[in-house]
Amino acid sequence: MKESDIKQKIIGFLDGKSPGFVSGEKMSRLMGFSRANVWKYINKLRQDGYGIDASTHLGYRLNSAPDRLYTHEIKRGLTTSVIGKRDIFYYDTVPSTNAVAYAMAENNAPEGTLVVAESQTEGKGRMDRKWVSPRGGIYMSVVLRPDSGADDMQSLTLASACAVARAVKDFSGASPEVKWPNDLILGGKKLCGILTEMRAELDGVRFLVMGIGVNVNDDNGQLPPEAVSLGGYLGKRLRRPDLIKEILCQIERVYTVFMEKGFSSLRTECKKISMVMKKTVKVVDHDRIIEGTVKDIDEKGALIVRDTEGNMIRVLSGQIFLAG
Ligand code: BT5
Repeated sequence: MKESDIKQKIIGFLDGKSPGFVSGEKMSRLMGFSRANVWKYINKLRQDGYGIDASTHLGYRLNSAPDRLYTHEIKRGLTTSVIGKRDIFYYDTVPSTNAVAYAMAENNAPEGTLVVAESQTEGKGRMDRKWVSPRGGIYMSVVLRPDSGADDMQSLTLASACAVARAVKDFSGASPEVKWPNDLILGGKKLCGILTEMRAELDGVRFLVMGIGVNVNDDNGQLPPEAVSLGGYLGKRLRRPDLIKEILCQIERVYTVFMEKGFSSLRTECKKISMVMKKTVKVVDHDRIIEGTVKDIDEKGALIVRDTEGNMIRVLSGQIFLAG
């Protein structure tokens, strides 16, 4: 058994009994381990930040769990069927979870593989921009293997941004809006960004890596001025593994609908949560600049903008600036 599976099992025993004690003898019997081995893993869990009481007569009791993105913290109580149900790779620090997940996908990592990190040294945004990734945030990348063409991936990214917005709302009560195509905005500042990278051939997408960065607890004030953290906005510390579980559930929900029925079944939901609908915007797409009003988000997730001369323009990529 892998170390993270053993830890997950022990936490499962203790959690189920909370606030009572579980005897070391019982755990060793159920796990087929010696009591010395159970003790070894209890100590490892303590080093990981778990508060575990020990009593000679009663056994062990779980007091507190750390706000860390450990594999067993994410798996505990996770209700998805595929995403996060396969391997979860946990890192303290990596250059970029997307780069790690991409390399794994190249090596046949199955759909649902998840890479998470407490911080990143070279977090990536779109078009070579940087994603500032201090401790306290969520940095994760999911490997997906959609059975569809590359031109559908734009709308999948948009649908995923809507999924994360819904997860944040269900988890915390705060209501971020989606700034087309991939940003979550809360109180006028950026809470989350999504970067999808894919490997596609002529006959379709081989794999897709969906990278999600969410600012949760910004204890050291290291985020850039255009950013907001969820904890900072709500004025409290939040437990990140619980938010990750919510996000994974929502991503799986939209991904399943997307694969079965296509983006058109998610379009109404996405339009509702979008902050650009009916707004006057400036779209900068490389050297093309379009000014006008957003009229719609179409069946493929593209933005339909009516420019100042009345032309309807379909926008597939670019950066949006809201007027006023
Ligand atoms: C994005 O790019 O918004 C996509 C960000 C994706 C990050 C995740 S984290 C896990 C995975 N691994 C990675 O390496 N990446 C993904 P873009 O739309 O290009 O926005 C980048 C811009 O957002 C920057 O130029 C800054 O202005 C701003 N920014 C940088 N760090 C930020 C942060 N932590 N919070 C809010 N805004 C930030």
